[in-house]
Amino acid sequence: MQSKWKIIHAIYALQVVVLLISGWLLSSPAIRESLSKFHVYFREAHIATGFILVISMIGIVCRMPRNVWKTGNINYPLAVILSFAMAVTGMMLVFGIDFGGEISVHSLHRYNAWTVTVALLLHVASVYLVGRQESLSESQIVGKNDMMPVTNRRMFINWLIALGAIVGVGSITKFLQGDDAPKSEGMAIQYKDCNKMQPLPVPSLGSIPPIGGGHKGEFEVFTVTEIPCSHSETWQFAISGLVERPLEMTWKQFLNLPRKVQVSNFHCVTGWSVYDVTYEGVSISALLEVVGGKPDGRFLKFTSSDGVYTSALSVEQAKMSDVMMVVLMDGEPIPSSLGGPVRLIVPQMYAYKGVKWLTTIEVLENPHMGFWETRGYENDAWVSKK
Ligand SMILES: Nc1nc2c(c(=O)[nH]1)N[C@H]1C(S)=C(S)[C@@H](COP(=O)(O)O)O[C@H]1N2
Ligand SMILES: [Mo]
Repeated sequence: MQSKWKIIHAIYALQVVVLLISGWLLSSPAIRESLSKFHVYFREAHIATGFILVISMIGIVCRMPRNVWKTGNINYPLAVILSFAMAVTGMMLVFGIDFGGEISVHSLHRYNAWTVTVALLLHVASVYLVGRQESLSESQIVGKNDMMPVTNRRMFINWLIALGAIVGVGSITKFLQGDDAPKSEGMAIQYKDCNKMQPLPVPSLGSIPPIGGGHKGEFEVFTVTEIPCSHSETWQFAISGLVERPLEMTWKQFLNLPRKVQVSNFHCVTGWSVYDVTYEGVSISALLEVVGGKPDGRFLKFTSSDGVYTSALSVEQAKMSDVMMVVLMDGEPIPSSLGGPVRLIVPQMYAYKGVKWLTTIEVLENPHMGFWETRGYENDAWVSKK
């Protein structure tokens, strides 16, 4: 390699490694919990490096010798193609653009990252194993004199191997993640459920069949703790603090609260969304009517039965008509992995406001900063207005 390319190569490699590591830190469930304090910094570092990579990529493509596509050396084109795919899906995540549900940009981005990881490992291995030949073929690209295009046949085989590797890696990761469950067979198969709630909530009109036609896109099961399994005998719901009539409710009593059905979208701040979810639950404004809020109670604190996760809204925000404590999703009890038996949804805000395994609401005079809010995410989590 010429020394100029050596430097460019080293800088590029460093950026890719930083992206893979920060991306892994962002997406690994174990680390999501233990290093949650740094989550927002990992995210910022990841996005910043991503933008720098886009700039370097443009630079490299502009300086790349024309014949690079004809030499049969797939390293450069493959690096460009994979980086391009990562950059496009990454930008879509940052700017909240997606394909409207059928394909999740988030899973494409991750699929891509696995492909990059494997391609990178293969590249490193091949350089170590056939180091000399490798540098020879690099000189074919970079050197001005011997631009020796390889035969079409050789090039075809190279590309076939590259494509095979990409498809193979994708299938293996899909298999390892085990998200091949058929969508049509219902939530119980698609998402794990360890709750034992009796009786089950009876869906109202509109929930079955779901008026939204069933959710589009897939939920990433996000949790900073173990998933708690709830039992109707021990499950309890409480609303306390600055209210006229504090309440403690059993599961049966909770099921007696009037419910309504709505269709809404779900947006995680990390960029993935789920659309047209038909939710049935109890609106917070209805609950506040029952307990009677005191005038100096201006904020609500929501606590999960996991004992760790909290979030908060102002009373004004919580009274928005689409803020609800959900018991049914698309006509089925919301599974424990998605926050059942009762989870909060705040459709107009990012989903970190949507406390899963919700069991306690406190009405407070002063704002409360929740789990992610104390770790750098905005307390006012509006998806669009700002
Ligand atoms: N108890 C609890 N609630 C939680 C979280 C959590 O870690 N614990 N994560 C939040 C975040 S960041 C998101 S995106 C959504 C994810 O919901 P899902 O797992 O149903 O997709 O739940 C929110 N509510
Ligand atoms: Mo999230």
